[in-house]
Amino acid sequence: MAPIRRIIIDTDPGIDDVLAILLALAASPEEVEVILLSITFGNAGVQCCVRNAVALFHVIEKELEWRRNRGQLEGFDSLKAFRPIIAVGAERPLEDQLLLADFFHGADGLAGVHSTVSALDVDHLIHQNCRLKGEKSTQHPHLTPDESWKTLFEMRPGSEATNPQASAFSTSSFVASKLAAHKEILRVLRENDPDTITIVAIGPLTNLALAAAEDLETFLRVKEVVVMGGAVQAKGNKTSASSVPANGLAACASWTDAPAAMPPTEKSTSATSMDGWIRRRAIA
Ligand SMILES: [Ca+2]
Repeated sequence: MAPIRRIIIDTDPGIDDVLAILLALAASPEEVEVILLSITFGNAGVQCCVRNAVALFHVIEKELEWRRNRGQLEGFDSLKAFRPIIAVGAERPLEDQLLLADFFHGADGLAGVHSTVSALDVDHLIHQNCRLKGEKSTQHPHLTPDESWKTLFEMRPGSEATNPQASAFSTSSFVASKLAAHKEILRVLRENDPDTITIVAIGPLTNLALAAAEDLETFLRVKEVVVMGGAVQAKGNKTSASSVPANGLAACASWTDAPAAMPPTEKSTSATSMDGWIRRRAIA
């Protein structure tokens, strides 16, 4: 039976996003297919966020092996049924300055799990290459993928891929795309029937803005856009430094690129905003 929901998760992992992705991957194949994780800056620099996504699968693979060797129920059935794609996206907003949420999520976006130094040393972080000055090894090497993960996403000269799955280096649990995330979003929408794919946006909306700007007709093939944003009953996530993509899709627009991601159109495209209060209730 086809999954009830086939989704693209546009994400900036990030502690909370990692939990959300874990829940999606642990769903049954009948409930959810995670087709693509399109990564953006946000909770940390984009390269840190990509490393966290790769690390997530790295840890899941180890966990599945551990459970398998002990004859335990493995779980993660959706992940085993549908290998997701990871694509690297925007490094910064289309306009305005880059603001990250490392004050909450830690310098590496995961509370320092990849770091060798304390959170007090975050000033030494070089966000874009995701290393710390003097870094030689991590505090938790079993949770950190080998640095060679960066080569997974490198585009070789002359290898502009029309089918990234054919040219991407693959691990056992995900496919690393060599396309930019917004192009991968468009490819997925283009190659699937209209109104079958839901985009779940839980980071800044820059990847969506880039996709809509490049090919609006294809972007509007999306069934629905669900945005983790807004604050109807909750405090917080209202400023331009918010880690949440949209507060009414306008208040932090320059940081999130929300208007560009939701362009005016004659087609009625469903967009759902999930209030911060609902998120906290769901986690609780
Ligand atoms: Ca997020």
